[in-house]
Amino acid sequence: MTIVLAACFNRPYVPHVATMLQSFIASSSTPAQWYLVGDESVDAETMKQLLEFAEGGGLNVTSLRIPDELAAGFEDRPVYPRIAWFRAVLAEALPHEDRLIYLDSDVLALHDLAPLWETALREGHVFAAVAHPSYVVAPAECERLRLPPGAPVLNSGVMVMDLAAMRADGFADHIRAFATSRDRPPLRYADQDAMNVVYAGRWTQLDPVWNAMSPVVMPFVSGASWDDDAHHDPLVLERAARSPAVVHFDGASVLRPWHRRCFNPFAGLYREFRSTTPWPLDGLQERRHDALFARIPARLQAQVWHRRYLRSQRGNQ
Ligand SMILES: [Mn+2]
Repeated sequence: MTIVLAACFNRPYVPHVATMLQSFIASSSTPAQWYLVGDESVDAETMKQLLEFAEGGGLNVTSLRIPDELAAGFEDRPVYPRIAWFRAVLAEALPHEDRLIYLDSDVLALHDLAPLWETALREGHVFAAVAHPSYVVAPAECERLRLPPGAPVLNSGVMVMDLAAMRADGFADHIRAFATSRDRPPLRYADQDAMNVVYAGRWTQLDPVWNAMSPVVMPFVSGASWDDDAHHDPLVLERAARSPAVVHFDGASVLRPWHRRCFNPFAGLYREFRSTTPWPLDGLQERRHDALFARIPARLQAQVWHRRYLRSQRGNQ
């Protein structure tokens, strides 16, 4: 068995891709084929450096460019650059592959991914993903996406894709038609919004252990506990949080492990893996005195951060 994986990234995310690959090398025992999909901001020299680094770790890696005609029509914005949409066209860009694990670059793989690869999709479904815990999805979000209240909302950071079924279904065309349609809701999460709307009720839910997002690992950041989630058993969330197979550093900048104040318990692991890549951290982001926060227990930090965040949100209105 060889599992097939892809990551899509621009130049600023190259160090994170390298870190993610390093975690994969350390955790994986199944033969794998990787497709590294950089956009035009990733110059040939940087891509070569990334490929050599991955090959040095024993990985089979191929660099892949998304043809312009496949990327056409998808909007390019600072928050969600066009690369966010690349995963929507992977089935077309890889016509010789039939199944794929897509991983965001802001994740670490901490278990072997063979069981994820073998996930059976439900009848008629073309991909699988993890649902956000209900306590992070504001009712206004479902309203914005015109989904029924309380509907599961997928996170597109980790996906199992049945590429053959996606091609047969015209996945890329459906997503592109949505993205370019005039009467679609305003997009906040680019590709993820599109998949949530177009494939509502037609995607297979994965165990959150495969995409332990910040609110899974730290429900207190959302002012919630695992018991508050309507989509997963609290024990399933707790297991995902304590021993994630894939940990995902999603969310606000303070939840990113390159930020000085990040209190995710896996931030140290990210920094360790990162230090062994050709792009080690040359310092953490944000003010030096923020290092003091790192000494405060995570829950308290989250409370302080949450209060500041709410205040800044109010300031923005
Ligand atoms: Mn992500």
